[in-house]
Amino acid sequence: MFMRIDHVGIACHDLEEKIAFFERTFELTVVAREVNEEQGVKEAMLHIADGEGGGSYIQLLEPLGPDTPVGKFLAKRGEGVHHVAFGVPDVTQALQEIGGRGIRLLDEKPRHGSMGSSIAFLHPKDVGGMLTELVQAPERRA
Ligand code: MC0
Repeated sequence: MFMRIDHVGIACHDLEEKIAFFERTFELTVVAREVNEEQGVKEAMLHIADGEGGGSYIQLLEPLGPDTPVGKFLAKRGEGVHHVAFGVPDVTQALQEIGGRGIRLLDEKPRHGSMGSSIAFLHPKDVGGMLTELVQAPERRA
């Protein structure tokens, strides 16, 4: 089902400051930036590697406000790993299969994600405390 780790999402207070840190420290490059109003984030993708199913990235996330998923996470836990995203060939099919195994789906159908991807989240309490995201890359990235 999982083809690769698509990205690790990291919650931060200051996106520009954190981008500069990752560029300086790990020599990573930002390949995309986006404001995703639906998810309540301003985000940047830093490229790590390319694989058969698509790329893998670090995703830096700054909340658009306190009453958003990342805003609440920062208030409760501070900066750090917010979620892990796995690449799947078909997110709709993966949701059906995983939901059928009793895992709570935070999204019943795919939403818009970074760089034209289709995404859906699984409840962290059903996945060992890890907020889990499914990512279907757009055709051009696959
Ligand atoms: C909350 N919990 C987490 C967590 N957020 N556990 C692990 N990782 C996280 N990120 C835990 C809380 O500590 C709590 O546990 C329990 O889950 C319920 O949390 P809550 O505080 O009561 O509820 P909310 O309202 O904060 O909701 C949490 C939930 C929400 C995960 C359901 O954040 C959500 O729907 N997230 C999915 C969407 C999302 O995160 N979007 C932002 C990234 P206790 O033990 O205290 O009960 S968007 C993105 O990443 C896009 C742009 C992309 O990748 O392309």
